[in-house]
Amino acid sequence: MNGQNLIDGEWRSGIDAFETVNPSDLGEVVGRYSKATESDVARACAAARDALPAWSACNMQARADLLRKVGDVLVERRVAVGTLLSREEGKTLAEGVGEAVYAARCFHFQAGEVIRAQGQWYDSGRDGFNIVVTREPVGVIAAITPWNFPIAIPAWKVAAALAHGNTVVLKPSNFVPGCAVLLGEILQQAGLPRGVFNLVLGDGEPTGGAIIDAADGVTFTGGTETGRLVLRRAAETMTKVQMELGGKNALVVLDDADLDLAVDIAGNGAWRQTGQRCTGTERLIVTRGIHDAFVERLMNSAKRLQVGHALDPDTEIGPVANRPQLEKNLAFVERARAEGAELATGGECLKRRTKGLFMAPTLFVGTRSEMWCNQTEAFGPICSVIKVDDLDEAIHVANDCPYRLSAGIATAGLSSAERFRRYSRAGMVIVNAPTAGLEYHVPLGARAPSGFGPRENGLASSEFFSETKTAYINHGE
Ligand code: TXE
Repeated sequence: MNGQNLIDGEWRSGIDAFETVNPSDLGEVVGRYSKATESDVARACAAARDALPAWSACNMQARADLLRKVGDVLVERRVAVGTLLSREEGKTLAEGVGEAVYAARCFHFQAGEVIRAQGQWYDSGRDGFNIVVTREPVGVIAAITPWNFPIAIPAWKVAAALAHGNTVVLKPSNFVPGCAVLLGEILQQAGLPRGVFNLVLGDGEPTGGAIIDAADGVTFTGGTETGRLVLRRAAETMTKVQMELGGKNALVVLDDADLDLAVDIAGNGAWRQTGQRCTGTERLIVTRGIHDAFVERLMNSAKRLQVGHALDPDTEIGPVANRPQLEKNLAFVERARAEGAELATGGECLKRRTKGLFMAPTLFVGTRSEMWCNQTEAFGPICSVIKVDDLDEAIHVANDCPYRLSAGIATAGLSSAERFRRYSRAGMVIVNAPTAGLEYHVPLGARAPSGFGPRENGLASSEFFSETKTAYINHGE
């Protein structure tokens, strides 16, 4: 497909043409794109600003109907979207189609949010007054997205922004612009007025920075280091910020866990979607009594996983999404080994029928919490086991890491699960299920440095995507 930049309702070519290649088959070009010029970026931001008064005043039923239609089209086109996603990012087709449906549900949910928007009415301490609290749009939203969920993350940001009456300039990752371009086409087809949604392709600098400067709010998902740069940039203009950043998520496995379930959810969290989920499991904190049986079973299940071309029907784990990430993964493995982590399985590239970025599911054992490999995000199909004595030590180790995104526990004990839920410092806690696999109707996010600002999704999305207005009304009665 030939993607472009969507500026004020028109698709425009830019400068610096670039291609994306299929990580399952590096010889296959998936898309040819060009980056928005500096003046295109400025025009996109100006178009979003110009479109704001009419869109924020748009009839609520019309706005809800439009968002619902976008969701409907995403469902209808889920196989096309999912296939493009699999070719450009490397998720298996089932994962790609599933992500397209998830994106549709975000639009459907936010269509409902338009109708459910509420205000508050207060009595006043002053006779003849009442006080009304309403929410109104933030303004122009800069949405900056990473490569690991090429349709879901743009969808949940754009759907929430539009639902609350904002206009948008989206800058996706250069590794996966295809789904963002498709989303732009679908929004246009659904009848979104020109300028309400704009898409600019380009690098973090200058393009990402430029849209932050021009926006009233920036919603960002990506690496923690990039998040720091975004925050500094936004501080210059006091732009409202919401960020979802890195993770080093732990799954605690207690002696009383169902062993089959624990192995299943550990493997799912660590290796599915090639370990490229911000909520994926990178640390397995396992109590002594179950440790050996758990490790053996998990290692065997890793060896059985089918790694291969994302579109092959038998494939369970697709390729690493891009070459820089694969190189980062391999360097991670080397450094972990050098500091004494014992490689139980994986760690290497795999040869398949096509020349792709295939990496074996990787498991380290015999590690300690303070090791570099347990303190640093890998973002690949790599996880390590830390042996502990009991629940208290497990909770301590789970919290003994700078990241705070998600954390899970496998246990048959209700009180252990409750204790973990209460004392975990993660933004999301999961009991007897993988640390990844989040739903669209509840808050998503974490405290710093895994997140910053209000949560995304669910009812919580109104905190970032709208502003509060408090009105004191002296009606004299
Ligand atoms: O993220 P980046 P990338 C982590 C993961 C991965 C690493 C790099 O560790 O290896 O980040 O992945 C834009 N101002 N996560 O390259 O670099 C950039 O163009 C404004 C974890 O995808 O953070 C892209 O659109 N924007 C994460 C977006 O920011 C800037 C998910 C993300 O880029 C910018 C993905 C700047 N100065 C990656 N620099 C998670 N945990 O969810 C870059 N960008």
